[in-house]
Amino acid sequence: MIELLMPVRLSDQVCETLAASFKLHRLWEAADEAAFLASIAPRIRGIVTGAGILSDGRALRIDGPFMAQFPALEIVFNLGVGYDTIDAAWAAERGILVTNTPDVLTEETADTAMGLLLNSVRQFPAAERWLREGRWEKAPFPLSATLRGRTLGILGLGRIGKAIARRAQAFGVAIAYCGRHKQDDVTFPYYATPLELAAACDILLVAAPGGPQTRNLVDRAVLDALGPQGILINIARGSLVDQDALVEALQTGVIASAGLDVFTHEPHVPAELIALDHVVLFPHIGSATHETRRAMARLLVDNIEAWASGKPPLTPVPESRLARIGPR
Ligand code: 8YV
Repeated sequence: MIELLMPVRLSDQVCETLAASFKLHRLWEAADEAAFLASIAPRIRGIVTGAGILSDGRALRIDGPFMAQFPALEIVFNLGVGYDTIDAAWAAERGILVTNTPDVLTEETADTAMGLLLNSVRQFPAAERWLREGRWEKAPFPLSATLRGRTLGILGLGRIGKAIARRAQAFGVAIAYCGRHKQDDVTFPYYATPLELAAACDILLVAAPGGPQTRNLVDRAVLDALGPQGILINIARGSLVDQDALVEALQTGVIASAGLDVFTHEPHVPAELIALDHVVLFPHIGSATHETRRAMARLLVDNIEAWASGKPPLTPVPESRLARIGPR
């Protein structure tokens, strides 16, 4: 039976499905994780993972040293489109594949982004709190900013960024974008740097992949360029934004507001952010519906079953498509 390691707990549905066909090792159940890993390491051929926290509170990283423990490792399966916790380039150099779950969560995540955007501009969560706290009896809720006439700058115009752009266009919002390259099939104005994009838009929305290449792309200078009426939305990864600089910018009025689904050290959200009533905070729920999580789990399992039956996995990440696969 093929032996798989699951370092962090994924849904019961995924665990049960896999346990029916594979020997599934659940790291979070081990009393002594190091001893447990040492005992199973030579037999592990696949790692099945997703965003998660190890039992000692550290964020899980499937990096070179972690993967190097498993001499027979062939593949790492990620539940989620973002695979910044996995060193896919290190894996590719060694012929180890990585898969993710793209597409099936695109529309859901774009819906969440629109929710954050409307909530941050119009301050709907604060308005609702106002009513529930009985304050409407004494005074109307203060007027908010408007989406009318605003420009949305999308940092990272990939699948999710484009799905957000389609929605924003239906709201009558002008779009601009920044990415590694200008895209020939896109007519929105292109800016080569986050700084230029921030200067040209009112709402800066982060939808680019996480990882070392995009760390702190949104820094103090970008927030300054966004300006006092500006709003930052982050639906991607906390690592793309300098969170300390963001907190200070929100506290001092450098920008007007923010809508955040992701944070630097999830699930920890700094008290300074929570204290800001005009900032909208979601607990990383971009893809978190029954239907979409089911579709993601299905694609994860389909990848595993394809590989186990000797077929190519369905959705390898770009690094893996370039990998030299073969006997090691
Ligand atoms: C999930 C995500 O929260 O797909 C991603 O990259 O961030 C989310 O859909 C997460 O990956 C679940 O493991």
